[in-house]
Parts: sequence; C-alpha cells; structure tokens
Amino acid sequence: LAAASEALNGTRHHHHHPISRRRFPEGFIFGTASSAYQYEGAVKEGGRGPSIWDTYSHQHKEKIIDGSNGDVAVDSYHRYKEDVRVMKHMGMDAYRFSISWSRILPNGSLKGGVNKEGVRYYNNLTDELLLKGVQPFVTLFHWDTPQALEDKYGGFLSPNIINDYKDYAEVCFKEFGDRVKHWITFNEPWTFCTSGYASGVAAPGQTVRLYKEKYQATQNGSIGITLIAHWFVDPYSRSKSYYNASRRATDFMLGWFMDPLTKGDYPPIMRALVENRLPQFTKNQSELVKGAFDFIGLNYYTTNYAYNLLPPPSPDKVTYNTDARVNLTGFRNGVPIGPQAASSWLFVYPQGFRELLLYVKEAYGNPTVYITENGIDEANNKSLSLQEALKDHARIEYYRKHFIALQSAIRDGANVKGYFAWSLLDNYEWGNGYSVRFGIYFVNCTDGLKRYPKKSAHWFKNFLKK
Ligand code: PSG
Repeated sequence: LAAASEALNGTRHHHHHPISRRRFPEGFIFGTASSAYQYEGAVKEGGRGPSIWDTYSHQHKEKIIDGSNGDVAVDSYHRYKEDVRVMKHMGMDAYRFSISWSRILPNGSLKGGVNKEGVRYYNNLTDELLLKGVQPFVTLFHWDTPQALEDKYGGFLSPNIINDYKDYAEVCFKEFGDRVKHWITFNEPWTFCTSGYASGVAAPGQTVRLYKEKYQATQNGSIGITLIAHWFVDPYSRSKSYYNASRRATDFMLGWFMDPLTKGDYPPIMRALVENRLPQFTKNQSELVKGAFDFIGLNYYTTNYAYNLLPPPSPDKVTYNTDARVNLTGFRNGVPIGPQAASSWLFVYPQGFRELLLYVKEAYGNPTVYITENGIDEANNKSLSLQEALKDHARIEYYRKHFIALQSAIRDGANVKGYFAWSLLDNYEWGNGYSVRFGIYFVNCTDGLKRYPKKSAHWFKNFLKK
C-alpha cells in the first residue's frame, strides 16, 4: 500500500514501480472503448438514418468548438479491419463499441424496417474481432437517438421510446447475441440527462428484463449499464457525516442511477432535496429497475472538489447543482486538484479512482464492475510535427497511475473484472469536435486519417505482454 500511494503521489519514478498486467487477477480483461458517432463516419452510407447528433452538429455548429461534425469522424465504418489489427497489435483482449441505432433501424422503429446493410456492418466488425481473439462489448445506446423518434415524440422525453428501444435492442440480441456476450444498455445516463435534457428514463430496465427472460439462458451472455462517476473531495468538511458535500455530490451523480438499480428508489438525499420534482417510481417500475444488471460499467476520469452551496433565493433559480446544494470545481484557492488535461473538466486524480471503487464496493454490495472508460486528452496542436505529436507522456503517466490505483482497489476487494481505455483512436469529441485527442493512436487529419501509434501505444504493448 505504501508503494502504491507513493506511486500515486508521484514520489517514486515509474521504473522503480513497474506495473504490468501480471499484477491483475487471472482472466482480467483489458480493452479500449469507442462509440459509433465518434468513430464510424459514413453517416449517409449503408442505409443509415440520421440521429440527433447529425442534426445537432450540422444545425448548431456554434455549439461545437471547431464547428465540426461526425460525418467522416475517423472512418471506422470503412477501416474497422485496420482498427482491429491495431488493438490486437497492442495485445488488447476486448473492444467496447456502440451500435448506431439508426444504422439498424433507419427511422428508429421496427415498423420502418431493419437495415440489412447496417446489420452486416456490425456482423463484419464482430466477426473480425472474434477472428483476432478480441471480445466484443457492445453498447446499445451512446447518445445517438434516431432523429425520426426525436421528431415523432421527442425521443427520450416520451415513454414511447421504451418500446422502440426494446424492439431495437431485441434486433441486436437476435442478430448478434450468438457472438456478443456483454451488453451495455446505456452509456452515461447522467451525462445524457444533464447535458441533453433534465429527466430520467425507464428504457434500459425493460430491455434488461427482455434479455434476461428471452435470451440470456440460450445465449449465455450478460448485460449491464455504463455510469459515469467522478469522485468528490470536500476540502473543508472534516466530518464523515452522510450529508457532507462530497457524499451529496456522489449521490446526485452515481446514486441517481445506482440506488434505483440496487434499492429500487432514488437516494434519500435526492428525495429530500428535490422533493416533488423528482418522479416517483411505481411499485412495478421499482421492481423492474431493481437488480436490472449483471454488471455495472463505470466510467472514471476525474475528481472534483465539492463545496457546500446555499439553497437558491428563489425557486425559479433551481438547477441540478443547487438541488444537490453543491458547487463542483477542480480548484481550491486557484490551485487545481490535479494536473489538467486538454478538456477543461478533466483533472488527473488517480486516488479518486481507488476511492470510488471502494465506495461502490461498500455502498452497493460489491457488484461486478467493468471500467468501461478511463483516459485523458491532449490538445490537437496543429503546429506540432507528427513526431512531436506522438509523444504523449501525460497519457502514459495517467494510465500508469490509474492502473496502480485500480490494482490496489482490487487487492482491497473491489470486484472489477475488466478495464477499457478511452480511447483506441483520436476521435470526434462531441462539443469539443476534433480539437482534443483522447487516442492511444494518433489519427492524422492531414494525411487521410492515417493511424500512428503514440508513445502510449508502445507502453500499452509492453504493459500487456503476457
Ligand atoms: C462525461 C462527463 C463529463 C465530460 C465528458 C463525459 N463531465 O463530467 O465533464 S463523456 C464520456 C463519453 C465519451 C467521451 C468521453 C470523453 O462516454 O463518449 O468521448 O467521456 O469525454
């Protein structure tokens, strides 16, 4: 432990503390993660229908830092074989990708027909992965709602989405479930709700029931959901009391979804503070959602300070953060909690990873966990030479420290079975467009999207050596 904490605090140099996959349990899986809109491109090819991200990135260019979109992205639709080769080259065991709903059902619902070419693409990708011995982990929904459903009934703001989502999921179980053994219903409902809307949905619960009742026994797979959780540190409160700001922030970010999944209702503190604006679960819904997972996917990137915040002076000033009575920031007296990445929200704080995993173990009965995302970005600095741009020392340090934190949490009993780095390649980073790079491989936008290994790719290859 002393060695781990020294390494986390950076007081030892890395070659004194070699970390390798040998320090992880037998059968532990390492992979990289991606999502359809951020990777595929080919938005008008192969019969794909538009999603809300096509509309948003085209009609609201001002919302994207560089005015860009995912029309081409990193062209994984055409280059999936090369991308599988690259992950295999590093020694990865698994790949997390998402299926574009509107590539399977171009107008969102079954009535509009199943797009055979879309099914063929994901069959090809899956087969290529399996051929190379890489396990597919499939996210059914990574924010790209079919535009047709947004137009028809407002997408996830309507309960109509539940049946369409279930139909879509069932097509995927039927078409790919003979080979896909790990399903993730939803990527980060927290981010989707807080950034996209301000309400929750029941669609994943229905889908998990469908899978468990109809497919699990024959296909012998498992299903879960991916949640993002920052860790929070309350810099002032010395008390470990339930209601301190960091615990409140955690309940509002992770508990919002984890409490229903494990206990059938929102956290008591959310009930107390959001009052009648927080929907009630019917008895049925509560039973449906409780226990609706085989594993929890956790995305961890960063830690924030959580400060107590006074209630707003008037009810019309209510926001997500005022409900939680927290002010979240990476700074204390102007000093960042950890080194800052290119994305302004991302502060490097590996200790928070260990704390979070042990918290999930204690608070939620030690569920099976996969880390479905973890990573860091650098700026897309066009004045660097290619050779310079491949030197991603900060990424190596990030992964090294997070692996030490992860390994130490596992040693202390956290039930983590696998880990996915975000991301295999530089890709389309939503509102940040192509201005930041999360990849272990560099994608050269001035050279036909050619892939080049960054230093961290070599580091991973060495780390993953068997
Ligand atoms: C989630 C939460 C924050 C920022 C980004 C994400 N936050 O609290 O500031 S998104 C998450 C996502 C993936 C992204 C990746 C990196 O699932 O699609 O590319 O992280 O931002």
